[in-house]
Amino acid sequence: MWTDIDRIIASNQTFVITSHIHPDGDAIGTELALCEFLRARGKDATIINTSPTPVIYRFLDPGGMMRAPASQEDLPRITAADAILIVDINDWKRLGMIGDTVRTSPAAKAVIDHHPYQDTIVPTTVIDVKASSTAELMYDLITSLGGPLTRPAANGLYTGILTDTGSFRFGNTTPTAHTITARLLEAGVQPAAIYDFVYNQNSEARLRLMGRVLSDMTIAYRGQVAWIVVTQQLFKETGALPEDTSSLVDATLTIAGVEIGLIFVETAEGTIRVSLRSRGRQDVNKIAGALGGGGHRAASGAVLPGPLDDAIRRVTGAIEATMNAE
Ligand SMILES: [Mn+2]
Repeated sequence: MWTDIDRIIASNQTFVITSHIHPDGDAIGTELALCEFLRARGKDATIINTSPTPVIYRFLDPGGMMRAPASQEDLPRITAADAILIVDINDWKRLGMIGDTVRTSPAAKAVIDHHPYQDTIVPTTVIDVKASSTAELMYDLITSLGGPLTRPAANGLYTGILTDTGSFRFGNTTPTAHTITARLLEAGVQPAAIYDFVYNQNSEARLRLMGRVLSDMTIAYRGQVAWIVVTQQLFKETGALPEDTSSLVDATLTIAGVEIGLIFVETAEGTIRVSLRSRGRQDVNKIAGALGGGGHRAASGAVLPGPLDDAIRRVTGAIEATMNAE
């Protein structure tokens, strides 16, 4: 599986590693593990990302080896690299600002990913949609090529598997994911410490916002649909920021009997951002699609014109129609 990538690594000296915009724990963790591995083998490796590294993942990179967010100064390095290794994405556009430079660089290129795909963007591609995470594939690459698997690399890979499996609860939590996780713990990963870095970083404002929106939650359709609403007024009163609303919707699906959970967020421009989540039976991608948005079966979103009450009526009306159609 790794023959072609092994050849690229063996026959080149300077490497650029990159991943998608708005990188998640899998993207960042996999990049750092790969960078550690290449450097341990005496290679010159640099991580360059279009987006900044989310605060909750900066613990993985205490030495600041990531160049993120990328600037114009980073582009010549991409053009001059011997090889570019792209992880957790198989799409030029989702590389953001550096995408065109990566695409046109004469460097050897490889993609390592686990997302469903139509076409490959480079000839050397390893995509395994059965892998829980790209971190899982990176573990296989590093160990298949004889290591070393350093402690910082193990931390990155563990973070990737932890976050992409939703803390080992999504359907992609396989025996392989757990087996690799066991090997990472043997390499020195401390699960409690990593969990704390990733998940226990709320601001006071976010908790206050959460309390307010949950106490005003609406439950409808015989307890099957629950929604919460964040107004501009609520942002002002709690001091919370738009990014503090991320994953708040998940709380609605923790209620027994709720099949669809929603969050409506009023933006500063007056539009309404709705995120939909399904426990699994309902396809919220269809509902979002009918509203001009999209996503996946279990998680989707759309942006609607205001005012808030109109947007709520439109979305809940679409949900009612779907549920009645069953
Ligand atoms: Mn991933």
